[in-house]
Amino acid sequence: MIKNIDYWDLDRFAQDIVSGKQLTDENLRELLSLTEEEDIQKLHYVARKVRDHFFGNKVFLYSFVYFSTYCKNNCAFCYYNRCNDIQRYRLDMEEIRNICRALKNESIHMVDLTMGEDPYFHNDPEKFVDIVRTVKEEMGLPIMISPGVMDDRTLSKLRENGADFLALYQETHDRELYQKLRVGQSFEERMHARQFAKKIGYCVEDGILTGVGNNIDSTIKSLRGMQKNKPDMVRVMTFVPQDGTPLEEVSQESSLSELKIISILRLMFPDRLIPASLDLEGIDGMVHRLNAGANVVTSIIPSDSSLEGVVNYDRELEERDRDPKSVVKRLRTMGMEPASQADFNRIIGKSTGKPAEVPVVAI
Ligand code: SAM
Ligand code: MD0
Ligand code: SF4
Repeated sequence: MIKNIDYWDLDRFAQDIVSGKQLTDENLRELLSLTEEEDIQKLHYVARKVRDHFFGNKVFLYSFVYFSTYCKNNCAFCYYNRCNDIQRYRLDMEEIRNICRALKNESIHMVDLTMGEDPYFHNDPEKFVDIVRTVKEEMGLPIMISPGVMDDRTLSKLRENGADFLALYQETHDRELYQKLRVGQSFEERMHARQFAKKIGYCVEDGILTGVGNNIDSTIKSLRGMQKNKPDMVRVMTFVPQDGTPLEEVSQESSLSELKIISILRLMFPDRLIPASLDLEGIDGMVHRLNAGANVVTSIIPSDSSLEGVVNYDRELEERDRDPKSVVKRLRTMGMEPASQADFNRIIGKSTGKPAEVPVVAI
């Protein structure tokens, strides 16, 4: 499929994908098994062709607001799991308003409000509804929520008060592996929350981890598992071992597998949103992920902010370079541009069947 074919045929392959060609499990196995640099570059080439067909050189930018790092869960891979003895924080409304004001007029299309499953909010969800309503008033931008699993009534309330996008990653659709990663958490409950959100008009993002003991069969199971629910956005992240967690001794894989899977996701979800997260390898890593077929930049945090990421590749660094201006500057060196807010609103509107109530501001 990719091996031993020339770029002429690669263009035709890209056109087939654009015209609706579906990859078989055998195709996925072949692509996941690629090891030769030349073949992997061909895969990235086809993925870029498909991405450019739907999005041209336009990129979407999300700011990341991790407003509470408290969590009641015990995910084996996560720095913020409840058993890890770390400094945690929970922003109050004034701090959140100040962040909104600092982000105003920055080149971002959506705000990602993320928390651990903090009992302070999970036991009294109205407090989170207040935050969503406030950020919507302050920013007037689409809002992504990443709150962990919340019940149907709360998801409906959040939707009514301005939430447009739910980010809730299954990490794997291989149930056995899931139990090892999201220890003690229900596989079904997590699936249901995304399905319910989609039903009531949210856009949804699903995501998988790689480098967590997922072999090719397990990865294919996860790719098919994601496909079943027709998400609006799909992601893959390389697992980065975190101090003080059960998986801290696991050796970290390179981003090769992640970059291959980003390209494969582009071929499986040609017109969907696929992120290059700054949280893994910063702006240099962003370039590789965009060249693999991504079209969104996430985990953007103002340089003077003390807000945390999730993986925090830059935890020890003096200088942070994941602010909107640095991102846009680097995009332009790649011949890419931030998209217009109208472009993004159309994508949100198309999925939710209701135009996002957001004024169109030139970026
Ligand atoms: N607490 C919410 C949840 O679990 O859905 C939202 C925040 S959570 C920290 C966001 C995601 O970050 C996880 O779903 C996982 O995919 C990713 N993540 C967390 N720790 C990671 C690690 N060590 N390496 C790579 N990705 C990680
Ligand atoms: C990211 N650090 O985009 C963020 C986080 C959660 N919705 C997003 C994982 O990589
Ligand atoms: Fe908590 Fe989310 Fe981390 Fe799991 S991934 S420990 S739910 S913050």
